[in-house]
Amino acid sequence: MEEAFNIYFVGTAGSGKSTITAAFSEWLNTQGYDSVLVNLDPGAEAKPYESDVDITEWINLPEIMKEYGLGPNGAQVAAADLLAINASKVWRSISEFETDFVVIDTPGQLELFTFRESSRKLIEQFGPERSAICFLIDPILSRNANGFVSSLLLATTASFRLAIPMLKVISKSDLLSEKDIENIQSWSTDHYSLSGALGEEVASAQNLASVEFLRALETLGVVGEVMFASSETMSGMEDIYNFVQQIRAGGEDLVPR
Ligand SMILES: Nc1nc2c(ncn2[C@@H]2O[C@H](COP(=O)(O)OP(=O)(O)O)[C@@H](O)[C@H]2O)c(=O)[nH]1
Ligand SMILES: [Mg+2]
Repeated sequence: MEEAFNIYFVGTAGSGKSTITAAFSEWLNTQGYDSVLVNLDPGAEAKPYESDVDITEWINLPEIMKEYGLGPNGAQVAAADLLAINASKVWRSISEFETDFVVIDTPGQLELFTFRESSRKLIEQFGPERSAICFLIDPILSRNANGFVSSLLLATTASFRLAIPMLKVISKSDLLSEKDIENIQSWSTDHYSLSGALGEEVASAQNLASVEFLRALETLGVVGEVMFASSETMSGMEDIYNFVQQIRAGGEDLVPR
């Protein structure tokens, strides 16, 4: 059997990671694929899914708070660092399943996964050559050009840190009007449209910064298209799947025959 492919849902707190983890896995099931649901958020209280593998089996937040005398935030940081130490055990547990896809929910706060060394080690352990990140962008922030550039910047920073293929997805797209979607689509595919929209927004220090950020993003060649998804309407699930399949197909070429 072909080895399973890992999909990490990453994004700011409340961007919809846990919800889309459940929705995407459900979508895969309706398409006849098997998936394993993994929760990597040690702080998850109520999850919208039944996880097959759960980090809370190895990392217990209340225990960390007690043992190290930490408050909830400090304990989250300590827990994030424990991800690396537990990565091989978690991976062993995942490997017990014969599956097509490993759908992974990441810690609530973006920085706990993206800006700590341990997530890189975990990705390394899980097999970076058969992994991708689906980066969720807050839909409301993306409705204006300034916010959209900030989101792209954040996604790009995460992408360089985690160093595996990344798909940028505007989550909760059901909350956007058709006009919003049209704007964002045009900004993401046409540089002039985005810099034009920045120019139309009230001149501010943030605005000036956005223009510079946009220039940097372009120089790096990372302003690419974004997709839209909604766990509410299930729109966009197929696009995520197609992206993953593209990477999978590309990756296969690298395997010597
Ligand atoms: N309208 C709408 N709300 C959503 C969608 N996905 C998630 N939400 C809501 O957004 C909030 C945060 O979602 P959650 O999955 O917990 O975000 P996380 O912190 O990134 O894991 C919850 O109240 C969800 O019900 C969506 O596609 N559409
Ligand atoms: Mg969550």
